[in-house]
Amino acid sequence: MGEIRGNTMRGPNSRTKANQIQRWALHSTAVVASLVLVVTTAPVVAPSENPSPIFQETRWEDGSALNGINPREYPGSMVTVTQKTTGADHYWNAGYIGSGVDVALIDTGVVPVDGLAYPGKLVQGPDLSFESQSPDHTRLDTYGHGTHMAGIIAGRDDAASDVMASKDTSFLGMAPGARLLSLKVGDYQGSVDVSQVIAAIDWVIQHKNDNGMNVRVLNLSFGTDSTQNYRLDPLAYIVERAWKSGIVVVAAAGNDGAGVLLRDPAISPFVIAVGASENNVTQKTSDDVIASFSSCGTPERHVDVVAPGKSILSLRNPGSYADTEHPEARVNERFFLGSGTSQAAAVVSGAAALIIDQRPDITPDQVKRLLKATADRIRGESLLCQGAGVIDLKEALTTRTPDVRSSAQTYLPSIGNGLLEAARGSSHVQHDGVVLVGEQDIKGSLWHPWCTLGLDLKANCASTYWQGGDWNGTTWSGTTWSGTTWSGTTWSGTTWSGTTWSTIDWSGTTWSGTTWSGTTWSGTTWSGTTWSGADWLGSEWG
Ligand SMILES: [Ca+2]
Ligand SMILES: [Ca+2]
Repeated sequence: MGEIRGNTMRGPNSRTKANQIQRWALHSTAVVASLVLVVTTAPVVAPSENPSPIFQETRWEDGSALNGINPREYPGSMVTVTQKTTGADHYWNAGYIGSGVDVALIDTGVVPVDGLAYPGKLVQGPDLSFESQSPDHTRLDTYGHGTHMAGIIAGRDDAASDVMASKDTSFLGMAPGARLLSLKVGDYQGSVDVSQVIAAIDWVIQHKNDNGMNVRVLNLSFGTDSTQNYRLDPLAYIVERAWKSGIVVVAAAGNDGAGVLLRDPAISPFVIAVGASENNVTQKTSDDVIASFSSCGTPERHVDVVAPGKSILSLRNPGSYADTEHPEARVNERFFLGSGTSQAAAVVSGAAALIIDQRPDITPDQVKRLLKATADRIRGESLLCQGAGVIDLKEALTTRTPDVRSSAQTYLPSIGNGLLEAARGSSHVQHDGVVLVGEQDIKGSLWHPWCTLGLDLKANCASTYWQGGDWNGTTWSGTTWSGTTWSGTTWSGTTWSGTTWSTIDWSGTTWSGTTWSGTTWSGTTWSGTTWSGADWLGSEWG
């Protein structure tokens, strides 16, 4: 344990408090604006907090070693999350580990580190990120966020052929039997335009049953600060369409704290908006709270449920941007601490996979109602911030499926005919000094609203913008599967700035927006970062 504290506070990477704060702020400004991300491990090193993520009191109980650590000592280890906080182990013990369920992960890609290399664990969908044109980086997570999510949702060590027998000695996510379908949209800094996320969701809907897949859950640990009404917003429209196609969409509420709107697409009332709880570094539950960074929303649209999201110990992606920038978040060679509603959403995505394994015919509306009906309220916390409370799989396991009628969500549908630019909120990508704004996607193609209103005021909506590997009129991807990997393609189009994409030289991405804590850092921009900063290729991750 001393080693961890040393790395965090006194090691060679330690800085003065002032420098630490500024460093986090800079990094957060760079990326949080669009991805609700893992590197909000800032609370772990915030000066006012206990720097150690170890439980304060006596050990929960003697635990087995996991790569040299005792996971039962960590308030945010997956052992704690699955066996203590959420009760996922009750599902495992009953034989439901998420088998036969595919969880789509639209994020920064995944690298098959130990814990995600289990046979059949990972299907690689298309890479729609700016890095798709870089062969060494295609589909792989250069940032560290997607891999962290993947571990929480469905991690499984090779040795864990019997989940219950190895639950203390192996790394296991919430649904160790589920398979992941990874779609990479974010680059090494998490940079992504909302048009890429919309394209990815549209792809998942179209391909959810390809190759024997059974995509029933979609994890979106992503959100812009759009203020556009969900009925108009094109991102809210497409998540609602995914939901109505039979996919449980789980969206991070946001890391903006109380008093602000949920992030987009959590603003859609149809999806499950997830906030973050924390156990206050104690094992008793009576002092558990909502994490201070967790977005709450408004009386009209607030958090649905919460799940653990503070100092979550998931899989490290050695050499990724987050790993390189935040060595203090590492815990031995395999693990990495991350906080945010991103992590909380991943917990709930895994929970949904367990429920669907148990009840293959359950609908998304019924999954949402079951999770809310069985959740445990945290005393003293706002209903906006916690919704129905912390998910409780022990109770869900033995609770009858809510009937279709009482589960039906009757919100007004989205018509998606608002502005793409408004969906971006304050998050904009930039290339060669040109900022991507307005009604165009990353390829410079004019954005067409999903629906138009006829003279009779009925919405006339496009079914998809994919035609093979083309999306919204230009080529984004390949057209076929090769084994369990979707084929790639070389883009030949032009950017919004009119220059050619021949080789991606994506540097100096500038974000505007707020940090994870909601503090505004106006005038602070991220610049000068280059590919060489993302030196993950030089590291060994096997
Ligand atoms: Ca506690
Ligand atoms: Ca309960």
